Amino acid sequence: ATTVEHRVKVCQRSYDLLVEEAKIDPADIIFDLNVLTVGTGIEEHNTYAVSFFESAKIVKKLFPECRISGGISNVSFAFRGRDKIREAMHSVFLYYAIQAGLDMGIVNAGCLPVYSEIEKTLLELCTNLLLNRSPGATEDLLAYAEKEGDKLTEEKNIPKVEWRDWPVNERLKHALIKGISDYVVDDVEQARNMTDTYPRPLNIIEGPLMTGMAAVGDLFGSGKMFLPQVIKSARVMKKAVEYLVPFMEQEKESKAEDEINYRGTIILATVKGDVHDIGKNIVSVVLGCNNFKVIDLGIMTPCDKILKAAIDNNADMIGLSGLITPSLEEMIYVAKEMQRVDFKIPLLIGGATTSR
Ligand code: B12
Repeated sequence: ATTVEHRVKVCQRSYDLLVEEAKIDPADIIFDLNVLTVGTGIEEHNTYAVSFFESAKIVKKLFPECRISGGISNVSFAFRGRDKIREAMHSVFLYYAIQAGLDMGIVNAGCLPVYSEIEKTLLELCTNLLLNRSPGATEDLLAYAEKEGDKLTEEKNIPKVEWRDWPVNERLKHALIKGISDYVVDDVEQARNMTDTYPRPLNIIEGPLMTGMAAVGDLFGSGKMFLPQVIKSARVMKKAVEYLVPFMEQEKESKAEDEINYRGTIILATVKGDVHDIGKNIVSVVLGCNNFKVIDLGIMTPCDKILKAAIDNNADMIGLSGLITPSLEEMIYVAKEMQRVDFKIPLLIGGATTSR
């Protein structure tokens, strides 16, 4: 199927057969809408990306419970050998396809540039081609590939290092956005030695690292970064925090407090339905360094487990972390359950959604 009408017709027929006759749950259906190659030089191929986006919109509207997929790299097949162009095309394609309703795609997630970081001319040329905005779009992108050719292939092998000359906070932000973990320990160490700017290791987390993660969140929220890239960013963040933890622990030792005499016991958990744990782990370290006994229940923790742990450990407080909107509801639920079973200890909540 290459046209919008044909794709929608095939999906409708498949849906009727699968749901009406085979009694399959619509939520178990994934439609692959056929990503076809643009920029082949054949005029009727120019509309292939646009017609994919249009089809996705209609199929999503007709069958909202079903999922939409596609093999993304097909779209750039005409530019074989020009990896940088292909990768940029994939990112631009995803940017529009996700808005149209694409739920999943097959693509080399390790080679996806961040949409907003694609070089301006290349972004413009890819967008023109994919949205069929100009009759000369294929020739323009080809001309660009020819002109930039050597640079584009060279870049694959030689690591880009200009950013290594930037100020340390900018480098950390860049590493988080790009998911580059190679230099993060060196950069964090450099920041740690800048005691005027960052007197304590926690200041590095709450300063440049949080700024970087906030930028990742904004790019992700606006569809310019995709989940596999955010996972890479999270790894970089975790590596940075892991490096800083022993230094934060040293602060505790230097306070020479009696470690046995805890100031209190706290049950800490990321609530049910939520997997974010970077912030919770930081809170855990900070509390630990301030002589609290922390019982960390991890992620996706159901309410009954939290309350049971509080009773079993005679906890002095409960701390809940949550970053996605449904976590707020879950926190309210835990609070209500605490009231219902007559808990008298304080409940602390934290995480991105609670502070917005
Ligand atoms: C990294 C990240 C991920 C990683 C998480 C890896 C991990 N192991 O944690 C991965 C890729 C797995 C991920 C997945 C998803 N994510 Co996410 N993610 C982020 C991102 C970019 C950064 C979060 C982070 O680590 N920040 C840094 C830490 C240090 O900050 P923090 O958690 O806020 O913690 C600080 C304070 O809040 C506080 N704190 C935290 N907890 C607690 C607890 C207590 C008791 C206290 C006192 C204080 C406290 O202390 C910390 C230190 O200061 C945010 C964007 C953002 N701006 O937050 C999106 C974000 C939270 N994710 C988002 C989404 C939508 C998702 C997904 C649903 C995406 C998807 N389609 O699958 C899934 C969630 C699946 C699920 N069921 O949970 C949205 C949430 C939108 C919303 N309002 O619902 C955000 C806001 C991005 C966006 N703008 O769209 N994500």
